[in-house]
Amino acid sequence: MSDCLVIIPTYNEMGNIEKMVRKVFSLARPFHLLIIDDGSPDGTANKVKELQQEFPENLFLIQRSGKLGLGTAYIAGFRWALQKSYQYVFEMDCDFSHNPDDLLRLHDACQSGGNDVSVGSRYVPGGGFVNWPKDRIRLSKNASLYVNLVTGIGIKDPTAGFICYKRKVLETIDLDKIRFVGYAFQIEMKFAARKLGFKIAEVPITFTERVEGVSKMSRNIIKEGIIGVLQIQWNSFFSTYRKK
Ligand SMILES: Nc1nc2c(ncn2[C@@H]2O[C@H](COP(=O)(O)OP(=O)(O)O)[C@@H](O)[C@H]2O)c(=O)[nH]1
Ligand SMILES: [Mg+2]
Repeated sequence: MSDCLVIIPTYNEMGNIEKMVRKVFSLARPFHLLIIDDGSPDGTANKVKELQQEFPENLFLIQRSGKLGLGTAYIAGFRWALQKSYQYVFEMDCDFSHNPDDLLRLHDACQSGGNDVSVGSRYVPGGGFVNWPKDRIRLSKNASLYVNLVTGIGIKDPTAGFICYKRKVLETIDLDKIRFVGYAFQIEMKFAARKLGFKIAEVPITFTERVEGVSKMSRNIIKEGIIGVLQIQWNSFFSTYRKK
């Protein structure tokens, strides 16, 4: 049994999924894995079902009919986790841009570091990139500046998608209020945690450009991010993220 659940959203990750599953289950600490697959045409979900034969106790799958966005995938995963007794819930990409070994440091920052949320950060000392294209680095750095300017959130890497949440954070946030699907989702979750007074730590990580598969990054995700940040700040004047 494990009190730690790693949620991985997948869309066309056939080139990464088996290696990722085996890597997570090889770590020094036991983790459970929940894959949220959006009907990947490349058969990612079938590969997970195959692997579930080998890992029946700790590998889980939610299949959704079509590509519904990373944000709604995580919200579905958080709801699933809260129906069970997991104490730590993680977000991680499937393409090894996030190094699964760093799950242990994110966990420590919450379990023994006294934080409620730990963020795998590229923008604190010791954080960085390997092989990530210059235009993505520029976009990501500008996004961080813009988010901090508009919201004053005080997090160096607000679009980061490698996160550990203590259960109480997900129990307190009204998940119905989190409506964005792309980067804005990552910003809004951290914004909500900050607004609700939770302790957030940034843990330095190295983000490595994916080798297998292609990025699902799109203009729509950027547009949603730019407008979304303004909406998040504006809404915060009138409503709370605290679940009633
Ligand atoms: N379920 C689901 N997963 C998605 C969707 N879009 C992206 N992902 C997954 O989210 C993770 C991050 O996406 P990626 O394309 O690597 O984004 P990038 O690193 O910003 O270029 C990967 O594991 C993707 O397979 C989606 O619409 N639905
Ligand atoms: Mg990626």
